Amino acid sequence: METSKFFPIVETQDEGYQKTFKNCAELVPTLPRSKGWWLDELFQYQGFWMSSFPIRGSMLINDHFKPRPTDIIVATSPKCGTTWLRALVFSIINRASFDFNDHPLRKLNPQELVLLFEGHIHKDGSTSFLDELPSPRLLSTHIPYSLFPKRMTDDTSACRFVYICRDPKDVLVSKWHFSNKLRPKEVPPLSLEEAFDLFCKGVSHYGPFWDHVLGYWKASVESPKKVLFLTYEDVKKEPLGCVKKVAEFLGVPFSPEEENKKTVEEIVKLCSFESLSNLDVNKSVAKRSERPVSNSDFFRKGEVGDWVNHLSPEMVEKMNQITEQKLQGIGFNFR
Ligand code: PAP
Repeated sequence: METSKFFPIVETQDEGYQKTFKNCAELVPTLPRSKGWWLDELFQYQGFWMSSFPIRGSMLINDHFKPRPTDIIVATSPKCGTTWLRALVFSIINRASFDFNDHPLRKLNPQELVLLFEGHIHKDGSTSFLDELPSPRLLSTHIPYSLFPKRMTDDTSACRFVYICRDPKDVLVSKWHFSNKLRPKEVPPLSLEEAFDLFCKGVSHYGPFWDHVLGYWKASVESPKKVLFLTYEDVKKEPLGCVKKVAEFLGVPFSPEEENKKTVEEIVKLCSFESLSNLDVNKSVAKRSERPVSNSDFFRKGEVGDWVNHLSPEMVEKMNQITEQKLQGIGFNFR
């Protein structure tokens, strides 16, 4: 049984799990640490700043997860559009099973429909929950590519990743708003200046942001059949084309009949910000004990370029410089 002060206690009879819990409980206190964005602490683990919970999730995935060739992992750095991408990929792969007027997305928030991998790997102290999910399993993650085990990232393993990233200036603004919703009322809000400083230093959940993007970008170039790399801006600009691209990548392209029936358009419409954010389930402000945010917190503006309303010219210049420098020569940039 785990006893670390960094984690909630998980009862498990599974000896393998107990070993991972123990290793993690011993490791975390030895890692470099920093204050987080709400009242959390971030630890630097294998080059990335993460809270203790996903570090444990990542270790459990490495030690215990049994990938299947049909697994699909929706991956993002936080606030890059995971809610949207989860909804899109879920709708694409399940399009034959549901009527758009009576669709699971109308009753469940995408974050409930497609579960966070690192958060659920340990459910009830074993992998049985994930082992019992029917194929194809669709999971979501914020874990950097390099932290996954070789048996998942190896070119010969067929499990696939769909990654979405976003202009870091918009990510920062989105994350800053979100963090202030998570901060307890008793503590003053996080200032934009503090948030900017932490973000630029790389001290943000699963950050440095740019290293997260680089890991998935490189993997998508080296293994284009394994990793599909999208940007929030491109999906906004060309949603139909992007949905078709995802379907082709996942080996389930739209048939001419589906094109005639306007299935792609239906998916884009159902998953749009306007549609999802106006559903009762996503307007809910109720918080559950295990998740200190409400469904409505995942929908704010859903726009490209909201940073112009928040960042000073100096902040923009500094952020652009970091981005230029970090992504120099790789063949991709946020422009
Ligand atoms: P997470 O990292 O906490 O899981 P994530 O969904 O990646 O959240 O990011 C939330 C952002 O996506 C919000 O951006 P904003 O703060 O700039 O507005 C949210 O509004 C936006 N978003 C959520 N759903 C959609 C959607 N269907 N289409 C476009 N943007 C969306």
